[in-house]
Amino acid sequence: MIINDKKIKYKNILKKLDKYKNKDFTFSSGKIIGSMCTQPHEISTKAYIKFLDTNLGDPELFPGTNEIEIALKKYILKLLNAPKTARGITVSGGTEGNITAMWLAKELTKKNEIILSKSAHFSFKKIASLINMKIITIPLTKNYVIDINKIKNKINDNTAAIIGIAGSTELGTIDSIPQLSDISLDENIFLHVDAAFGGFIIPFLKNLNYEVTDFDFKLKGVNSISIDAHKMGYSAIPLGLLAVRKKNWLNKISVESHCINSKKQTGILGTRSGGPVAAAYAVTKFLGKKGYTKLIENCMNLTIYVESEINKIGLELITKPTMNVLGIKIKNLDEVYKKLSDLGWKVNKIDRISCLRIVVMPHISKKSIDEFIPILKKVCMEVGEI
Ligand code: 0PR
Repeated sequence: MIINDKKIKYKNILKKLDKYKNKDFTFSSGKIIGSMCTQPHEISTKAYIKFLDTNLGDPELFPGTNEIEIALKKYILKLLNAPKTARGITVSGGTEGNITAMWLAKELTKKNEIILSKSAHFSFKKIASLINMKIITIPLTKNYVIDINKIKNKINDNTAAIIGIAGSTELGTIDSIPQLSDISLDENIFLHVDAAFGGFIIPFLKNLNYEVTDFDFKLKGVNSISIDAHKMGYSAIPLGLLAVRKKNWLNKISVESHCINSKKQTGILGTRSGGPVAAAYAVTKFLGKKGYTKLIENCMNLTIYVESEINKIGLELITKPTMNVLGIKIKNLDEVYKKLSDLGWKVNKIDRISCLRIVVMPHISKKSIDEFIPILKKVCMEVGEI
């Protein structure tokens, strides 16, 4: 009897979970077209489940998982042209990567001002509050990248770091990281590159002969880079890497860890699952340079197609896409966004520059774009946008 009751309870809980899950939007519907995440690659999902019970906070217990983490870091550091002295810390994503980088910059310099552009990710606002730093905002040029000429007179004795963005959240633009690198070297200022979105794109765009600026450790003034596998790395959430130029900098963000077997723990988190790490290891191994290049090629071809379809219905982009991110100029933003959302189309709304953001992630097909464009046109006509 008791066994039966337990079985029923067990089944009911799973049924209830399904009910909740069914309320969620799915990547496979093709209607999530504004998100920077995607349906993870199948091999990444399998690996995730296999390592669900592992804890990288205690590598003594999970030496095999620890080896996977080391191999994954090595792969990503190589992708970023990191020197031998560089090291990586796996993080939960761009937010933690940025927080950890600024923690490091603060510890290294004992200063507290961060210079960044208007299009920097909002995680820097959290940083300012969390570790008591001050944000100094630089305007954008007409190409929506940081205005380099406005930086020098903002540098002072309190400057802890400058931020360069390689793939902005709003439009996928890339700041002139080579020029920021020169400033970093001239003024001896820590330069952190936020490549949470672009890190798994730019190296492969280069293989495809797209003209994109350098953004990585090849530039001597770049001190740290954050890059996310759970965005264009095609892996499961949550996984990013913060790469730093010098191994000994890690001491600044490490503490002694008496209750676990390793002497020190680096970074913000303690207990963390090996699942996302194994997931990212699996997908990076499986795709490799060839697979990622093909993936980016497909996303870019579709991005070019979306651009031409948008223009055909009389709408304009804010700026020509640098990567697979498109910002569509919309005056009646709230209305258009709401109508699309009510029809099940999940685009993102960028209020600051009054545009709808489309991100052509791997789960999006030409078929879903061909379904979306006539609906966008109809909605825009209804509100008098076109
Ligand atoms: N840096 C950049 C350049 C980013 O674009 C983001 C996230 C972050 C840092 C922070 O990364 P995590 O959120 O992984 O910590 N930008 C996306 C955005 O704001 C996050 C996102 C992803 C939002 C998928 C919605 C979504 O469905 O759009």
